[in-house]
Amino acid sequence: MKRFLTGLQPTGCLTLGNYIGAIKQMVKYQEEFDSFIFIADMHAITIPKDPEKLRKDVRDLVAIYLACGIDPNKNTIFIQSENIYHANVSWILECNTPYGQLGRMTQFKDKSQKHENFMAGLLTYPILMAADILIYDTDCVPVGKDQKQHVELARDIAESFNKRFGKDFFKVPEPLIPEEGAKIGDLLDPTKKMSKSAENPKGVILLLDSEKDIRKKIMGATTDSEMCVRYDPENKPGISNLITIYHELSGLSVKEIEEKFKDANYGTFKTAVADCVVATLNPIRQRYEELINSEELDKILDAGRDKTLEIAKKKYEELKEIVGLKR
Ligand code: ATP
Ligand code: LTN
Repeated sequence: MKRFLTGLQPTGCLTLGNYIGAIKQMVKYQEEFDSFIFIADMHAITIPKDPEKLRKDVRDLVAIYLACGIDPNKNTIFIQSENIYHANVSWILECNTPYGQLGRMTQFKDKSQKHENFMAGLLTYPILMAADILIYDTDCVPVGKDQKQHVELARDIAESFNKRFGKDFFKVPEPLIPEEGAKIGDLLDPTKKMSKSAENPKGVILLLDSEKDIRKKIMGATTDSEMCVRYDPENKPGISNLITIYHELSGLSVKEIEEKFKDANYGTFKTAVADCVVATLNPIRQRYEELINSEELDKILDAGRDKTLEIAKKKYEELKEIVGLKR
């Protein structure tokens, strides 16, 4: 079975867009891969974070993923900072990566401009990411547009290390390009993607929103004056966005949805969309509530930590030997 690994940044509550566009795919991958999922809390501190908020965001994200159907029996789930070998391997890789390659990373160029007096970790960020990937002999890393360059750097680091030391020590990871998932638009401005950093929260459904808020947001979604439930993203972006949401969550095809609501007004259609979103998110919220302060969550994280410590220790000891750090 091929090994899949991905890191998630603890950035607070996720949106319905994240669920439809990303988490649903991960739930599918867990059937096909030996899957490693970790919370990249060490990457999160490359930009200053409030410690209490960081602690909460990390736990929250684990609980949300589990509540969404990431199965701890099919995935190894752990927190990056609980495995000391990531930073240790990263240091050795830092000493084997040309400085010039780091300054060319697009994310570094963007973020170093946005943050005055940025820290050195922002520059070395992709090397820690390469360590995350290479420690586990990862076959595939799912890549979004923004992280593709970092996975390519991890490949370069693996290849040049193997060449320098004359061994196939690091497996060269392949980027896994996810199938083009549905893009969910903002409810108020459906031409923009639904995003947790949107200016107006009324256009964004968060996975932990209350039923009342979900209904209010969907009933307030932007539509048009045609009064016809028809999929036409160019001329009817609001209704088309609601059709996409309904399609993704109910499994009905777009055609079946148009047929089902051909005589309905927008109020009736929106109520049906809201029912469908509530039916999906209510159990997720309930499961999250059960997990967030539970021992079960800690047990899952302890098991992930112990398993990955064992794998990573072995790889690190071999790595030290190769570079001459062992007596
Ligand atoms: P930010 O507001 O910080 O940009 P975001 O909510 O837009 O965050 P990302 O962290 O950029 O989300 O993306 C995480 C994953 O969720 C990616 O795989 C991305 O494709 C997916 N995703 C995010 N928003 C949507 C959306 N509106 N529709 C479909 N998929 C989405
Ligand atoms: N940089 C990634 C998170 C991340 C990651 C990884 C993803 C850290 N290490 C290793 C894949 C593999 C992000 O910001 N999404």
